[in-house]
Amino acid sequence: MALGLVGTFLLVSCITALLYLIAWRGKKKPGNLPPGPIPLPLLGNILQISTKELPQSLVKLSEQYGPVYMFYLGSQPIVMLLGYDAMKEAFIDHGDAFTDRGNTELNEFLLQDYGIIASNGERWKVMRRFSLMTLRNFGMGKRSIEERIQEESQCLAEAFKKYKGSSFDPVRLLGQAVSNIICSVVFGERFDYEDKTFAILISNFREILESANTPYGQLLNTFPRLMRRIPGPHQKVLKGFVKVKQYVSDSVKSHQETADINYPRDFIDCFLARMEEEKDNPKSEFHNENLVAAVVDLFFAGTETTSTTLRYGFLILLKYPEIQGKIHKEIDQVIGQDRCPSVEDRSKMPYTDAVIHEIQRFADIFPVGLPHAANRDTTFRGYHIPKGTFMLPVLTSVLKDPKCFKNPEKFDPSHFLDENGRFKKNDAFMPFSAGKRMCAGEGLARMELFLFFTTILQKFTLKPTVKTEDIQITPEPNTNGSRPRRYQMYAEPR
Ligand code: LZ1
Repeated sequence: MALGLVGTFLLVSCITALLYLIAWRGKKKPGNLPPGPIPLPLLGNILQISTKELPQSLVKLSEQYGPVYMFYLGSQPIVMLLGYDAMKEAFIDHGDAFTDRGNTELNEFLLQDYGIIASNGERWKVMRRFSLMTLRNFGMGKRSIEERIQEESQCLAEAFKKYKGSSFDPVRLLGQAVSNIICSVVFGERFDYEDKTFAILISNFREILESANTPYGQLLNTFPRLMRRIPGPHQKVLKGFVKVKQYVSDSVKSHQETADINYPRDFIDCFLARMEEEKDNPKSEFHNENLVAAVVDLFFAGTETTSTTLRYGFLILLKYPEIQGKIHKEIDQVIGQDRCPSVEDRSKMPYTDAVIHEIQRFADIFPVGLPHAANRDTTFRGYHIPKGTFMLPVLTSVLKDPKCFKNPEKFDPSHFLDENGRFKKNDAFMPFSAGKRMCAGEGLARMELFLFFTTILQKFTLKPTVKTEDIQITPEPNTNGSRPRRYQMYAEPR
């Protein structure tokens, strides 16, 4: 044969590629979609972005295509939303149209669409309402969430004290303290910082998150059916999930044996009570699958995020001792040394409140929020958005929107203070995203940040081990999340 084996192979490849291209173009729906980079068949636009600094490359693409553009992750079309105006218009003004999470293939074999984070439609509404009610300060029986956080803050302070004159990296203790809040809220008990079960539980979560953040993890997200069968570090994501779900199922069983419907101890007890109430309703969303998924969701959402924010905040306070000094002064005036801080103090502490807001804005630890999906065909900014299209909030571009913050790249508490030193709200403060689907743990997270920061600063002066000029508060490079660099500090009793 004149063509030979290689020639035949090449010809077949070319024809296949051509057919793919034709099929791809044929699949494109008519209508006025947002502009965006031209996608390749199968790969979409993934070659046009960096898998190591995804958020920054999404911001960069918007310089060319504007604040609302179309991006193909594999064959999945996603509308990117950048800057305050686009976010507000999509998630607040058109809020009802984009509350779905949509069904990513990955969800199909993790938690399906059960629970809070991944659910859609009526199930999401029921799960969200229940979570918001239960996570209110007095949503879970007699012990308020505030008391649980106050207790944990004291344990954290005790643990800091044990370092006496030596420096330490606070990463482990902060992770444990914050995990303990979720443990207390969900399981009704905290763990000792030396507890072995606790260490295993936390390391399972860390493994899932760390492997999810590798380029392999990103590929797993994009091509789940394929990547599931291929070995690599992303396999830890799947294994970790199985272990965590098992732990939660075991705890639910022991709750069932000991629960008293009239005295719910925690989130699981509250959920079991609703299951009992609705046991004759075959359509009830209060069943075991939703319970286990909701608990896993709370752990995922409530651990890494808050502890990273605290860790980032401490680093910033090490760099700016004068800011730390002003917080000390406000604590001494409003709280003193004779009682522990409470959430009620926050409204009397505008400076501290502003610093915490600025820490969340600057740290920007969730630079790209979770995707939403169009619940129905919608017109947005004159574009046609077909039902099911994903909408991705690029939160970093809102927190650093130069139209909303005078010094977006600088740490500056005056972003949240007026001329008279009063707290000043800013609508572009969207670290929890915005609209009907914004973070359900916002209240819990803000209570934790305030109580942990003020309790530690009431008792300690935090000091760096290096000169303040040498402290870098820009995030670790080459990560998709924004994470502070590792550091050591001294906690000097005041
Ligand atoms: C989340 C977080 C992490 C992962 C998924 C949802 N909500 C933090 N808050």
